[in-house]
Amino acid sequence: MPKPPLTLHLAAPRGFCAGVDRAIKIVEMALEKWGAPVYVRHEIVHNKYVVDGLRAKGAVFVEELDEAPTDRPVIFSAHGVPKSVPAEASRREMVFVDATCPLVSKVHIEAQRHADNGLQMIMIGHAGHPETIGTMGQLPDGEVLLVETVDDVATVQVRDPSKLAYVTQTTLSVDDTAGIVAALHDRFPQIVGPHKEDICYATTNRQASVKAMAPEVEAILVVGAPNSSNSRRLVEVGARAGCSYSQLVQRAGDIDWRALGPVKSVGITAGASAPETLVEEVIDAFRDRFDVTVKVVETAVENVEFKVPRVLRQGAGEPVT
Ligand code: 2E7
Ligand code: F3S
Repeated sequence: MPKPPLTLHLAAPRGFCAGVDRAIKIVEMALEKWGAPVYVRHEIVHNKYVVDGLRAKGAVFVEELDEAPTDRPVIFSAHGVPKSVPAEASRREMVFVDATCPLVSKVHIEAQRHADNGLQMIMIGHAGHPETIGTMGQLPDGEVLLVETVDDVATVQVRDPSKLAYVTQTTLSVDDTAGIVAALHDRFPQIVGPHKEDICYATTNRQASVKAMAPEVEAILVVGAPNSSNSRRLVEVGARAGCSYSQLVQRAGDIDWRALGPVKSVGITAGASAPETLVEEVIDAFRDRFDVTVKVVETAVENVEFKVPRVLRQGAGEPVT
């Protein structure tokens, strides 16, 4: 039986961003330098395939610093950590490497700068997400107010409406965040912030590419993990841009072929923490069932690269990036 024809619209850019690339390389370098085990506080990036791969090479993943022994190196994940974490690692005289994405570190520095200028900070982000915890943890407990929605902006209690600044999580929905920022400016006209928000280039580009493909396809599959904020935002963007079937899949085995039905066009993208191998696996699963034509939907070209430290310096209590 001939296979039915199907056009796969492949989003570009998709998958790994520069911060993820750098963070994974840091773990690999640490394993080469110090041998196993090397401890990693939190999933280095939110992807089981990546984490399992590094675990097989000798990385041990823990949620909190006190789960790691003091005589082995520990790496902080790409999402960033509260200031208390490196402080505690230094106090315990541990060797640590900070794999925080440089674009997150930039937000940390901004938050500190605003606080030094006497401004109260508001963070736009998702409660409980490690990046939000890390950024809010740049200042003492209770100093950063969290807003997640436009409704939160209406009720947030500030010390002095004329002395406010805001920062954001880097992986938010561009459209939702624009609404929250507008609400902040409406209620607090003197609030200080970045030009627009702190959403990173990778998040922005991946959302734009999904938006462009959504009207052209009957279904969108986003390769990514359920705990990956940026991947989940891509699913939402696809649905809101008019694609009625927009789903997250960790890998090919998650595809619900019955629900997908007899489609003729499917869009595929991947979150910033999803390796290209998993995208290829998904494409191959389609090739098994359909006569596939691939069409690349390129809405931006990325050439961002972050320097990986050439050598990880060793030394108790010394940050090594
Ligand atoms: C770090 C940062 O690991 P991810 O899925 O993380 P999110 O924040 O989207 O859950 O993706 C890579 C990444 C994105 N942002 C890593 Cl701050
Ligand atoms: Fe950094 Fe954005 Fe990736 S904040 S880790 S470049 S998704």
